[in-house]
Amino acid sequence: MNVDILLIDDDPIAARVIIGQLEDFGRPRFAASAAEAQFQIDLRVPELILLDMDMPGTGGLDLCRTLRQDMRLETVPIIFVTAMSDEDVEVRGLECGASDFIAKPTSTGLLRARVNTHLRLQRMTRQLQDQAMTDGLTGVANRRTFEATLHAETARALRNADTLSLILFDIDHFKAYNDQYGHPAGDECLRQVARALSAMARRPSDVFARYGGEEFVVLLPQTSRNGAMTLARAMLARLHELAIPHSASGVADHVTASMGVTSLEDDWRDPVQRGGNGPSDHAARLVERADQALYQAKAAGRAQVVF
Ligand code: GH3
Ligand code: MG
Ligand code: MG
Ligand code: MG
Repeated sequence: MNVDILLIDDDPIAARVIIGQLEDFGRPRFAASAAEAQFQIDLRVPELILLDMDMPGTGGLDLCRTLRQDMRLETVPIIFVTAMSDEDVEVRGLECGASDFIAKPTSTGLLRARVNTHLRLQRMTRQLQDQAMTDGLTGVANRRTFEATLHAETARALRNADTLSLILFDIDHFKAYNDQYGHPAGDECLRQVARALSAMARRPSDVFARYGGEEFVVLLPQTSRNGAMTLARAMLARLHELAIPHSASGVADHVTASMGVTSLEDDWRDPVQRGGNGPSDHAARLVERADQALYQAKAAGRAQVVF
């Protein structure tokens, strides 16, 4: 098993002992000071940190507090390894955000067992975080992730006088599809549509999310309305290619969708902006306008893009 452990200890002899005890996990990285630790973390975020308490300069407690403010280390366990075996010290360590405390000299069995426990907890935490951000049926981002990213990206776009666009789309006649082909087939249809169309939002900053039911939303940072329109039309074309049969329902040949597109640019042009002008107001108006455009696409006969 190869685990990326960072051992921070000013005493190379003590460190060598611990490195030997951890050989089952592969070779830990070693930092002899707070500065070296920062360097190693910037190089690559470790899976687990073992931290000595008593070090010259920035001591373990202060370093632990600093590391706990680093978002990248949010789920990384920090375990104090120290000869200071005083209850108060232990309490302070835990208060600084440490996950655990191991006494020096370390027992090989205990050290490995604790490391294993924290790695397991960390994996579970990450799995839960992933699940909390993902739609269970389709595997794309869920609405919560969309809302959070929309807010952050709108704020960023406003700061940088940049643009940002949204595509909101809804599958046409999906009730009839379910009624005709059954709910499991409906689920499979949603998966297929999500898989095919999410692959088309290619930039790392794009977010393709399930907004609810048979409705999806695509957040496109640094994308003009024209860019978003082009993508929306390409998505409709892709749906046409997928040709998911719908004819048994009698309302359509294939599964289609209606799309509403909107962009932050439209907000700047709008001389009478209702409400405030904070990022939340802009974000709310974006969704509202995309929804109105989607409604118009439905009213105009479905299977089309409206902005
Ligand atoms: P429109 O073209 O106006 O959008 O008509 P529609 O039938 O698609 O719209 P409506 O809102 O009447 O129906 C949406 C349907 O989507 C009803 C609901 O059962 C179905 N649906 C929502 N979520 C799921 C899901 O997770 N799985 C399946 N199979 N169906 C779903
Ligand atoms: Mg020390
Ligand atoms: Mg709907
Ligand atoms: Mg629908």
